[in-house]
Amino acid sequence: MTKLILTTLAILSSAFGQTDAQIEYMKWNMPTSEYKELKTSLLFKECDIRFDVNPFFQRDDFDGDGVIDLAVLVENKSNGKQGIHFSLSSQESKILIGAGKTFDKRGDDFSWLGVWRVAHPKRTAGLSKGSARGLWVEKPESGGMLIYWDGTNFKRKKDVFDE
Ligand SMILES: [Ca+2]
Repeated sequence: MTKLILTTLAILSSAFGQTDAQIEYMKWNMPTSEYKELKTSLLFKECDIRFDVNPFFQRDDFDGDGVIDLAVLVENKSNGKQGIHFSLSSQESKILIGAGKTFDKRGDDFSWLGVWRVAHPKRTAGLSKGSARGLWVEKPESGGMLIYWDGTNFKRKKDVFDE
């Protein structure tokens, strides 16, 4: 019984105290070209990848140009605030929302974000540019918001629930 408890504790501690090797393995989940591009982003030099939410990145066409984009959960190295780092195929500059940058009256810290996913297309119909997909972000068992690209900026729609 003691051995079972110790094994369980070891598993739990490794889950919450990630080693460098574990972080390296988690990076393997991201396409190599996108990870290399992410690492060269000037904006990304300010942030660490946030690994406590699974998955820690989402891929889809978030700007509606037909090319896959990347969204990664990050934590600002200087202030510990969390947010989302976007690499959009239509934009030369990377875009950071949260992580110390205020997003559409929703504050500058997304530490409440516990789950997220690419939103169903019907959620962004009439909001996003073209066929751009949105992101549904949520504080578990509390509420969330839709984040979508309007062709110029990311916007939010609150008080909706993704299905
Ligand atoms: Ca795109």
